[in-house]
Amino acid sequence: MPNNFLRAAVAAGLALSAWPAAAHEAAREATPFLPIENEPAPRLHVDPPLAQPLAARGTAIIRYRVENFRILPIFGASAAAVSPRAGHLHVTIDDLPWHWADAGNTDAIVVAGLPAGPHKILIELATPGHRVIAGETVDFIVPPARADHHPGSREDGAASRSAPPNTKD
Ligand SMILES: [Cu+2]
Repeated sequence: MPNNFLRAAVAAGLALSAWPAAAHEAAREATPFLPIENEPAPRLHVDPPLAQPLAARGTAIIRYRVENFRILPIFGASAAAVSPRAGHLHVTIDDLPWHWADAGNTDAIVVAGLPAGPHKILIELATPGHRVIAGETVDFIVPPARADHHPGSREDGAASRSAPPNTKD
């Protein structure tokens, strides 16, 4: 345990020493309890989907983290003036013409039931006024269904799926 701690501390020290001094100072001073003047640009880091759920059932669990950006369900012009900066995510799958918004701050996007083959998911940081200010695309391939996977089983999802309720009112 002490060795692991030492290794982590050394790695963190090395990483921090590569930062420009001003960025290091700004990060050290940042707190959600105080507004930030000249807040550094927001940054988004997106990991590839976790391999096991992707291969086992076509579920993409994509972890992400943000810097200089808080994910909150706040919207509109007054929310845009909040400091430190806050907003939400836009998520787009396979270049479809629509996206969904996520303000849950769960550190992961989960998309289930993807068919085998190539896919891409675009995750964007959006202001409370829905202006995109950063984004990253993750490309991945869902492997073909395994031979021991039985179509129609509960895990397959097809058998338990039902028609959505009529919402035309
Ligand atoms: Cu939006």
